[in-house]
Amino acid sequence: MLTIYSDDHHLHHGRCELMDGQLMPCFEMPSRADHVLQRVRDRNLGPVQAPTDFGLAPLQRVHSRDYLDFFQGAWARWAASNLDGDLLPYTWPARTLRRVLPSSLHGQLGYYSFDGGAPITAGTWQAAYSAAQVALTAQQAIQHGAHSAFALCRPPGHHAASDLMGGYCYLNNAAIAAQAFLDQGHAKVAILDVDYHHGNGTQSIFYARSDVLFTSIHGHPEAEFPFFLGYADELGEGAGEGFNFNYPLPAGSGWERWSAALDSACDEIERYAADIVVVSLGVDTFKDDPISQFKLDSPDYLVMGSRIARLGKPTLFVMEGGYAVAEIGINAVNVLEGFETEGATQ
Ligand code: OKP
Ligand code: ZN
Repeated sequence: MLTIYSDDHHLHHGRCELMDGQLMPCFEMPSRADHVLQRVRDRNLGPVQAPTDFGLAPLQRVHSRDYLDFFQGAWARWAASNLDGDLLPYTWPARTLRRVLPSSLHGQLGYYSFDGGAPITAGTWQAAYSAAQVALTAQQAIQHGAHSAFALCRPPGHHAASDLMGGYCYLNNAAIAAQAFLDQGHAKVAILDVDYHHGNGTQSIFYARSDVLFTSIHGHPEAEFPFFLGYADELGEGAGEGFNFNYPLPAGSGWERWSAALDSACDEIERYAADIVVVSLGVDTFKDDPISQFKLDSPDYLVMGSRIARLGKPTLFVMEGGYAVAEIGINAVNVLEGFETEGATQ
């Protein structure tokens, strides 16, 4: 399987996040992608190529212009203040407040985010921009006939909405790739989000549309981030009604319960008769993940990959979460190897 990867992800290294009442070093760190890349090489998964630059246009198909302009320019405005910390929001337009765009940098930061988990650093725009190009380059490989490809994206993307950053995410790499498939002639794209956290950004982007089926297996939002989306009764709206399927699971869920949800999601993808499958590949479902509560073990990821392969569709894997850094490579590449092994026997 072809892997697309850019070293630019090192340009994004947030300092800290709020956790249990303390500022902790960011769990979403550069070594995550380094470990995945190392495992891709160790296992001889296939060639590793740098991304092509497709410019801003494919990003604008998913994100609003004003959001992209704000994100691209935010660090320069912050640097002008001569403070050296990361740029982090602290006030949001929650209930009772007005959703008007202030002129202040921090006011705008609250307007364009939904939590305090997406720090902007000097290189964040460049890293996130490159991650989107990584996804688009892998998408292009499939567009040109490859059966599968792996976009080794960092930072991740599935929490980012059209005009909101949050949950370590800035640009929605999977949504940008899915939209590119549609723009290049495909009629139906299915997204399978297997990250431990609900892909609220991806869901919101396609919620009112029938050309993208969104399915997600995740920690129940009653108990887990992002809390305010991801329930099973969110089925889509308008033209998108019946094209959104959430499988929220309780803390402690292991492979048995998780794989039953995967079977259900795969049934929906088959019923939809998707042309293409985009997998939001988070491996924070792992039993030793430091911020998650599922109990999948490393061999389970091989089976996950083979189940996805049985859909028989061209499949784009887009890296999302996974914070057990020592095992992230094994678990992510296990999904890809399970996919390839099953595909070879078909
Ligand atoms: C991103 B992805 C407080 C906990 C907030 C945010 C989790 C973001 C996960 N620091 N956790 O879906 O893996
Ligand atoms: Zn996650």
